[in-house]
Amino acid sequence: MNLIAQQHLHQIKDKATELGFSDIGFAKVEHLKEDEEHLQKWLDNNYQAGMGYMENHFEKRVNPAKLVEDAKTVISVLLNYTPKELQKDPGAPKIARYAYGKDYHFVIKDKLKILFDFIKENIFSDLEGRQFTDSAPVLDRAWAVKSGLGWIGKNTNLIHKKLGSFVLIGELIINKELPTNETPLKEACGGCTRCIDACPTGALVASYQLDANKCISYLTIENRDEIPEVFKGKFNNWAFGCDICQEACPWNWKARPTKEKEFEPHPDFTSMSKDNWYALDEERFRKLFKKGAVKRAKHIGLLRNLEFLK
Ligand code: B12
Repeated sequence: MNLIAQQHLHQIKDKATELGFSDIGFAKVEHLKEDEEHLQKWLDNNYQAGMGYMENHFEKRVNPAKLVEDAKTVISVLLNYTPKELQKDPGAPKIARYAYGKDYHFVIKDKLKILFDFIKENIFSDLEGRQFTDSAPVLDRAWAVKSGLGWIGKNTNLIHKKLGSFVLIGELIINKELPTNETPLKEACGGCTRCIDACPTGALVASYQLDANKCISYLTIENRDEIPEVFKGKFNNWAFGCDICQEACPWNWKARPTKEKEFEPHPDFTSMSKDNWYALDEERFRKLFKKGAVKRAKHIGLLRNLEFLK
């Protein structure tokens, strides 16, 4: 790696740290052939359930060169969202950790925009590119792996050696070449199958394969219909999203809390009792989840889920 390129990498990494990102990695844009096969198989099995959007833009999803003009490098970033404190009432309906505070799409995109502007101002004045975080046909986890940030675990989540899997992923896809010598980490789940064994609905149908039709996260967030009766009594009190397959993972047992202020929940959130949840009216719902991911399900969606847990 030449000295100037090395200096550029340092500048970008330092800025990412200053912005609060938990880690950053770089990968050369290419056609993701192996992931393409996995994605095709997943779609053939109808594991996408009602998420029709996962069938769209297949070629762009497996090759960013078809998504971003003149794309050369994918800069992947991670943001830890491990909460400082979990919900206190053990009987209260549970909300997935990623949805405690402000919606990560806003938080990560804002930071990526600043990072992009920084690179343009300080390194490449003719920089072009786009920011992504679960916001377009991009295989976020595959790029994080290619950038050397972790491996895809049996629960299909990206696992980082130090941070665990309670991390969100974003990318900058840019028209400039950067050194990308970060070698992908080897899968380190070993013989462990705790995540697969823990899933109460059997959604992890095999290692690295998730059938969304059976996933509590899908059924409580993306699913717009009634929740099928076969799952009655199997949700372990999850009212929005689910963290069971991640809580079961030993790589998360020592996860450090996030430093991201935007991910802090409303001050009343962790103390809410079961009764408080079942008495949640629309006004209170809006205050509690102002700018939060739960707002996407709307008050009526959360009520459907709470009703199903009874
Ligand atoms: C669709 C989707 C969902 C769906 C389906 C999940 C899924 N596993 O596909 C549902 C609604 C269920 C969901 C749930 C959740 N999601 Co989601 N979701 C996505 C989305 C939009 C696309 C994922 C995707 O491409 N799926 C297609 C399948 C084929 O991909 P895959 O399951 O990741 O499989 C890969 C590997 O497992 C491997 N593979 C597949 N089969 C096989 C077979 C073998 C033999 C091998 C070796 C490998 C292999 O190749 C595949 C392609 O790279 C991404 C954002 C994005 N644009 O990438 C977020 C994303 C994956 N979700 C995220 C989060 C946080 C969650 C939840 C934790 C939220 C929650 N608490 O409720 C759960 C986790 C559930 C789980 N175990 O995956 C994060 C994950 C961060 C991380 N550390 O991995 C992402 C990356 C969003 C982001 N930008 O941060 N999600």
